[in-house]
Amino acid sequence: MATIGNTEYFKGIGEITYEGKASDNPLAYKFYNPEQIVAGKSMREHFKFAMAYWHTLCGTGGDPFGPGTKNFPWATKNDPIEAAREKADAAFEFITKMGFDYYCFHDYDLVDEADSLAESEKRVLHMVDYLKEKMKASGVKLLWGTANLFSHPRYMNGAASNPNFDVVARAGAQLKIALDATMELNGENYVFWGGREGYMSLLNTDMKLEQDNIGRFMRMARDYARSQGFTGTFFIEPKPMEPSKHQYDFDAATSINFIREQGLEKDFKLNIEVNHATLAQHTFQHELQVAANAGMLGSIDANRGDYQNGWDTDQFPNNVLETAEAMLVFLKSGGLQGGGINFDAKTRRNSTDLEDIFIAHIGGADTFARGLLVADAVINNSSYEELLDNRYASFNSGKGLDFVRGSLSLTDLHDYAKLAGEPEQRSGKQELFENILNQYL
Ligand code: XLS
Ligand code: NI
Ligand code: NI
Repeated sequence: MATIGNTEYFKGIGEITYEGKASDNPLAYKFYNPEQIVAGKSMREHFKFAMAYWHTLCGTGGDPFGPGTKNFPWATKNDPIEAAREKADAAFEFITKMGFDYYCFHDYDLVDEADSLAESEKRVLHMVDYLKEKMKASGVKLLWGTANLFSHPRYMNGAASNPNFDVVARAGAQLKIALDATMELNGENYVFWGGREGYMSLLNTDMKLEQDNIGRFMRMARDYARSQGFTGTFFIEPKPMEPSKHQYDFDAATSINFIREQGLEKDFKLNIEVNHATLAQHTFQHELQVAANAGMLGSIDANRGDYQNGWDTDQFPNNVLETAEAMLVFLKSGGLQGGGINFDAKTRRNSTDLEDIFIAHIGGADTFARGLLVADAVINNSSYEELLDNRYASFNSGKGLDFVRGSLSLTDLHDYAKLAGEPEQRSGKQELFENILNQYL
């Protein structure tokens, strides 16, 4: 029987509570008030905040120019299971102190991959037992699990899209273990981020076969999980590039087309990541809207990029205006379907104090809370909705309504326009919309 560790890793840091905007305490929420009701739901229910195991417990800050900088007091033991248990203890201490309800993981965030598949499976299963106890003791739940099908050198040419069937099969084996772990831990969803599912050069790539193989791989995952009683949702997480030159799940629109083309639309939705949206030259708001329009707004990976460079910097969210724009879409489309808000974000390489991890997550949660409050106020107290309705009022009656109902032909348009004459010029009022949003910040 696994035991629950007693070491306190984040010494001197207690439970993070809401103290309001006037508080100067860096270790308190200024806007995220979990039980506060906004638009009929508590903030806790709206967001379902989750900790990302990989950034928070595993990433020590290494970059292409130098090694990690963070001296984490966990995962210090030589024995991989012992180290993994320390990591899990630290994870649950952190999640609990933050007052979050969820976490997310890749299989090999939990414990290091071993030399053989059989030994790796054993390790993951061991950690599943250990995590089960930690979840029971704390009430923390698993938002989603996933398999790391991109780090190991065997996946350098892709996993499900690999030109070598043996690698595809190996990825399938790993997928099955990750799915089993997710289901065993009552994971509410399962994520596919296509790490190296793309190409570096089209010259050596059979794009059609690779994409169809990914589709087959995902249908297998779905069929297996459903046969085991999994009722959660599968998410595809779009990203346009990095590490591949071109990733097949480029953006929300591309991924939705793929989902439909591959017959996955009953089981799959999207996990939209802020920094991936901006890498694809879209706004976060845009990606949420595209997903929502297709009924596929499943979950969010919260972070932000950098305006001055083109990498997936995974910084913590802090832009209230952009988050408020996103929360307008979020509220108007009825929130997330099955998912939550996972902080797929990391503190900077030179943020080396353990408390920085708390400060960063507090800032992220507060940014979303503020964005939600702003969006709710804009919807309920300003003229925003009325302005938007008025812009499209011509479709509410007369021929416009007939058009929307599909009862007009092209000849009808011709006849109507001939009589109506040159349409009157109507302003788009963009600056007014922008000012209204700013007024409520
Ligand atoms: C990387 C992705 C990754 C997924 C999970 O860019 O965001 O962290 O969320 O595999
Ligand atoms: Ni992500
Ligand atoms: Ni990312």
